[in-house]
Amino acid sequence: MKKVVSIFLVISMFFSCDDGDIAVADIDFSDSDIELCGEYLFYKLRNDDSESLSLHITNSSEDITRLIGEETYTINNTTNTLIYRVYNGVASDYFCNELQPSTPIVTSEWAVLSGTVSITTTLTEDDNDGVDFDDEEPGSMNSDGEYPDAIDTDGDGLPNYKDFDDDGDNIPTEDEDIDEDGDPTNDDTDGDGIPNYLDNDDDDDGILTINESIDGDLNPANDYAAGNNLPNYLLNTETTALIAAQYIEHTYYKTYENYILPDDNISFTSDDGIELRLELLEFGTYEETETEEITPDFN
Ligand SMILES: [Ca+2]
Ligand SMILES: [Ca+2]
Ligand SMILES: [Ca+2]
Ligand SMILES: [Ca+2]
Repeated sequence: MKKVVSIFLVISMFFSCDDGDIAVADIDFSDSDIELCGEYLFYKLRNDDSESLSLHITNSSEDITRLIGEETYTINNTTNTLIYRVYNGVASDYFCNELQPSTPIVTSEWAVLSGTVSITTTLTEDDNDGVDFDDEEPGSMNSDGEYPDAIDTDGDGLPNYKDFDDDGDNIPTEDEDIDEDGDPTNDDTDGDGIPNYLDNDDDDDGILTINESIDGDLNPANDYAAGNNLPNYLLNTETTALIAAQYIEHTYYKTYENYILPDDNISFTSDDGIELRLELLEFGTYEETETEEITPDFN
């Protein structure tokens, strides 16, 4: 039985046809993370980092990791390359260096001579404020990946799903989780049915929370009257006010996902003309998150 299996493997790995030698290999990089160097060398490593699959796109003047939608790039093995390499050692430091390291040595190299690669980029924005994205009422996404009907409770220009202070009272939503159970939606100090994170007068004393920062530092959470163990904005017996006309700085997160997919017919060729077909070749998804700081205009 063993003999039969090994013969089958030999036949499937190498066979000849009129166009030359073709090797078919199931080289699976799907469990490897994509790394990115500069503009724009994507690469993956596998097999104890002794093999790499790298995509280098140099003919774009734009930030290709930020172009929302699908873009197609021509692989020509000059300006844009897609290369599979095998090394004689660990290649984790092979990329991202100004000077090529002397080791490891590339023992085999297979390049795509022609073909295309598509990169489909999506952007997700979120405030990580403890309220689930869907519970922030984003509405439906349109074809541009935007949410035109998203709810903006405080009208500050930031829809709730990326507004870390949804009611604009200068208490961040995650800090309106009074019982600290990780869920700001079930805290309602004045019992009016509006949770604190959407209630701009948390204690219902007629003084807006934002105006209960009486020391003028735009933080109502550190203003305590003598003898109290709760800040004024949570006690309807404390009604001292200082009119605030400024929001605190907001932070939200922008996550870009780049799904990279070579075309179906792509094949790799070695220096000596042997063609290699990688079965089920899917480059994968590269993801980056950046933060954005913005202080909304006060209205
Ligand atoms: Ca929010
Ligand atoms: Ca708030
Ligand atoms: Ca309330
Ligand atoms: Ca109040």
